[in-house]
Amino acid sequence: MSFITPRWQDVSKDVCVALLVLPVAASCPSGWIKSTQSGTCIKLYQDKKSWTDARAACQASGGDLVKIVDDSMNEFIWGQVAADSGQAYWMGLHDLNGEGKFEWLNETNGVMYTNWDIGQPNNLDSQMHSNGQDCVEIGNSLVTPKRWNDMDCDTTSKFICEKSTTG
Ligand SMILES: [Ca+2]
Ligand SMILES: [Ca+2]
Repeated sequence: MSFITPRWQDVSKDVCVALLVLPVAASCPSGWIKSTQSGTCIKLYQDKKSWTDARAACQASGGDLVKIVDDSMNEFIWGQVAADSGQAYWMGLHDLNGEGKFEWLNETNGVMYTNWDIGQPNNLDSQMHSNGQDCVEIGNSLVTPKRWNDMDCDTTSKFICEKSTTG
């Protein structure tokens, strides 16, 4: 029993130190930029992949496709994307589990914020892709480029990953 008390004190001290240090030191790895809106790290990838392959690449980098939480974060993302006119970037929104029921990756809560372009989402069928459109992109040359479009998931596009800050 004499060992228990000192050990718990040590654990408590470590936890306190971690709590004090983390908020100050939280930062993003080289090549990632911090979103103050979500408190996460964001990276735009320039190679083009299907939505599923883009997601796998994000997961391999320790994150997942980005979740855009509100209008100010959409503006922040758009600020990164805007210079790349005509290009679309995948994000982590999809309706793969039920047509028209959009959801964010790793989220069970309902979708609170969207920024659909005019006439979207339209789940458009095409001759080559008859399964509609279930994956969401931002920044292509739509009516309003900073808004969102549902797109065929097999389309190869650039993509945006998100991961937690590191202490
Ligand atoms: Ca759909
Ligand atoms: Ca669409």
